[in-house]
Amino acid sequence: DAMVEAAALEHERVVVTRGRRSGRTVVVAVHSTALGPALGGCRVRPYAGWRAGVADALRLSQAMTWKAALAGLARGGGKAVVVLPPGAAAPAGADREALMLDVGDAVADLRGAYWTGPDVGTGPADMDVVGRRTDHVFCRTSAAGGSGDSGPATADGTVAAVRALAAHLFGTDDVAGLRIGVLGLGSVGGRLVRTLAAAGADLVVADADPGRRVLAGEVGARWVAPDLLPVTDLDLLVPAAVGGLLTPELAGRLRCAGVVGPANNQLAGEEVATTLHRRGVVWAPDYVVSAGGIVRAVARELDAQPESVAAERVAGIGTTLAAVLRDAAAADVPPHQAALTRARAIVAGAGAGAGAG
Ligand code: PPY
Repeated sequence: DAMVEAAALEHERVVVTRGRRSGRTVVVAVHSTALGPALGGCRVRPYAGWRAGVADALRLSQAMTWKAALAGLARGGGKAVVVLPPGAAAPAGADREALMLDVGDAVADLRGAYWTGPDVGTGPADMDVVGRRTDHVFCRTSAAGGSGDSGPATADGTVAAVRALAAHLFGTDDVAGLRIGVLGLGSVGGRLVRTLAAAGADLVVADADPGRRVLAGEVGARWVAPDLLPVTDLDLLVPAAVGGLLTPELAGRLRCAGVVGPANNQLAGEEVATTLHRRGVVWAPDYVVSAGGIVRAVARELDAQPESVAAERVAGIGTTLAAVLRDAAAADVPPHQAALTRARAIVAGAGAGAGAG
């Protein structure tokens, strides 16, 4: 489609290979190395076909460039995608090992232009396997010398962003009594609802997996069906599941003041940012909100900083979002536009320091 065509023109390099062990299509998209080596996780999931996998890698890697730039990292954006057939279960055992070794080879072939990490469908144990083929990998297990699971830092960065949006919209970053809807209770969403519940938020939650209802009970959250949550009366909606939630159709039906979540690629189309802006719904760009994982991984693994320093940098996501929201309000443009303007200026070398807000 036209969006993919336009995005593809921006990428420095796109590699599509067939893993020699697994036979699976492995896509690595390097969007930009203007600020430094491209950084971005490796996603393993079913797609309609390899073209859909390429399209996802193109969009996700572009978002990683903006994510790294706005987070103040001297890193570019990339992404790896392993294309599984429609309906395929997550590979396990020797099949999974073969797959991750193939990913390791694809990363090694790029000779440092791209560094991988965890994403949807992969975790620290997979990164250990990738690490047998290349050193260009973040978030290995601590046993293997890595910084481990990136989920908690992503959740903490999201909390900082939720507070910044609350301050922007309601004049206080205190979330007590705010009605917040969280869609997706995985490793990031799960930690998020625990933190927000402890801070006194009035939570409504949903997940496609009915087994996660237990967590809703534990934190005293109201449980609703996933398709109902976005159209529930809320102060803030927090998308914490897979992307593409914000379709043009849904954008017209949201009943919240703001959207601020860690799910990557929430906009089903760029025009949705404008629709939401016209309706007075403030969309906090996902590539600002979800940077906690990479911010911590870079702080720990490249800069050798202690957890306390990494946590301070993750909390800085709130400051960055506040600056983007101020820019957007001042110019009466969607925050997406303000954030992209900032990010492009940083990448072009014209915005030194802007990432810190
Ligand atoms: C992302 O932030 O979306 C990622 O790509 C995940 C990630 C986390 C930590 C290091 C590298 C990639």
